[in-house]
Amino acid sequence: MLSFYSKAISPRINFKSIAAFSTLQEQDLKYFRSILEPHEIVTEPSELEKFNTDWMKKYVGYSKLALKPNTSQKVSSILKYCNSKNLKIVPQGGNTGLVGGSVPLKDEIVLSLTNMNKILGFSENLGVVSVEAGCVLDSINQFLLKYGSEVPLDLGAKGSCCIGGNIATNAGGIRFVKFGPFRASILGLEVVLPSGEILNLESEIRKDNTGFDLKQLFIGSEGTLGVITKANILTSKLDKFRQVLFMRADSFEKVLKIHNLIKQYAGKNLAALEYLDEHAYYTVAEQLPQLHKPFAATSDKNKFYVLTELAGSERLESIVESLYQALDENKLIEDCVLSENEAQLKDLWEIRENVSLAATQKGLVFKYDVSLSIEKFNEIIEKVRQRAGSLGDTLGYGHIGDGNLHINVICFDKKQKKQMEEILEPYVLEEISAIKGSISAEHGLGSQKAKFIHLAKDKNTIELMRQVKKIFDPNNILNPGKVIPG
Ligand code: FAD
Ligand code: 2HG
Ligand code: ZN
Repeated sequence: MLSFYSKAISPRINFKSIAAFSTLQEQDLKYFRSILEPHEIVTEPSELEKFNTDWMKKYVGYSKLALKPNTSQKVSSILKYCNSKNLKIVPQGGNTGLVGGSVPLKDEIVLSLTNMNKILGFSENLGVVSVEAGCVLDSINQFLLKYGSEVPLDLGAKGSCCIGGNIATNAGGIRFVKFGPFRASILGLEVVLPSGEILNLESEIRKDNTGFDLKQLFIGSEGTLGVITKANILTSKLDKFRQVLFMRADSFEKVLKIHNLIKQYAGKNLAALEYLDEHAYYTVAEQLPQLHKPFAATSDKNKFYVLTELAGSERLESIVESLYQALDENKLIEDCVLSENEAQLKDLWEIRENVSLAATQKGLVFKYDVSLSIEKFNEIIEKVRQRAGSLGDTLGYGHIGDGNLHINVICFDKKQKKQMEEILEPYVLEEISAIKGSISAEHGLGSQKAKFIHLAKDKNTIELMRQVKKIFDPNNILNPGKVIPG
């Protein structure tokens, strides 16, 4: 650990870094003051807290400095300087990441992109929106409303996550089932490398088979290879008609049948397909009583909920009716609520989107964001639930339409954090790896799962990843300890 931080730096700084894991000097601050405005430099401990603490309040660093540049040129100067001084950096967007990737492990400098928040333009002919990395996802969609377009990505954190963070994590979300991976919609990027070089990968065209597609390396690299400063994103047209069905079933087997029927009846109109178990639904009902709920939460923990959204440019009533009839005839649902207007649609979505918040309100949450064959969803949830025993509650929910399960284990007593962690890790990840699932479907590896990368990739692949990292970031200044273990 120490050698990792003290590598190739001057003896004076080296000494300091061993003493306090800190390499920041007054002369460094002097340099940053020479290239940035005072409001772009944060050193006040109370203000630094939010940059040091992740959304779950589970990962906490102790950075003494956050920088908030508003141009790519400033980002470039910062990186070039840090590279020359071997100062470590954590790129940060909305800080809504759930794997400890967006906050310092120690005292790394936080490089916040939130001041790079300009929408640069929209080409109606191409359907491409050009944005700076610090634009909040929701604000881009607000801008696109007048063009009847949207970014083909939606997630519960849309009000605070930044597009740079979305790209750096290759975020999945609730529209994956409709649009596929976000990386497919990223046409161009501007990336600043640790050397300070501004790499122009800013294409706006869709079809381009001219050698290696380097931008793909940065998408999903979680801030370990370069800092994304701009993006060109292929937008999608907003659907004229949308309808949500929220239903309750009395077994997981029925959820699987409901899933299949929805896919069969909705066809190309399928816009989202999510599920929750009673533990998840109950937690939302209990923790967020202000939300409008279609059904009262029950004490019967064998209930399950499915939320689906159908969307399209034609009216959806006849599809919805046929789907409902099929569900009813097959006796698959106990209850079903259909949205009749936008407000109801939003209310139904809020239940699903707030599971994460409700869980976090209740205790310390251990999160496992996994991909596996959907018929195994409840089996793995039950195993984890049994393993956690009386130390906590296990919630199962997620994007069932694309095979992505979220396992949230709420640890009631924070003092039992270590005990719970030992019970769950690496157990859960090993179980998933053994059945050839993915230990991170959409949130990334961050610092939580870097040490388990061997459960996702073989030795040769990890070695190649290390070599790629070395090409872009030979001094390991960018997000050290994340994704690839140190
Ligand atoms: P941050 O959290 O700030 O950073 C995430 C990672 O990206 C870090 O490793 C960071 O170093 C790196 N990074 C950030 N900006 C840049 C940049 N400009 N250049 C290079 N690296 C950068 N995720 C999903 O995939 N699907 C979901 O459905 C989903 N739902 C969520 C719901 C809630 C309520 C919350 C709190 C989170 C959810 N997330 C989900 C996780 C999170 O919102 C996503 O990972 C999101 O993409 C992170 O964006 P951000 O701007 O907050 O990034
Ligand atoms: C979701 O789908 C997010 O709600 C968050 O990906 C999942 O908190 C989680 O585990
Ligand atoms: Zn998710």
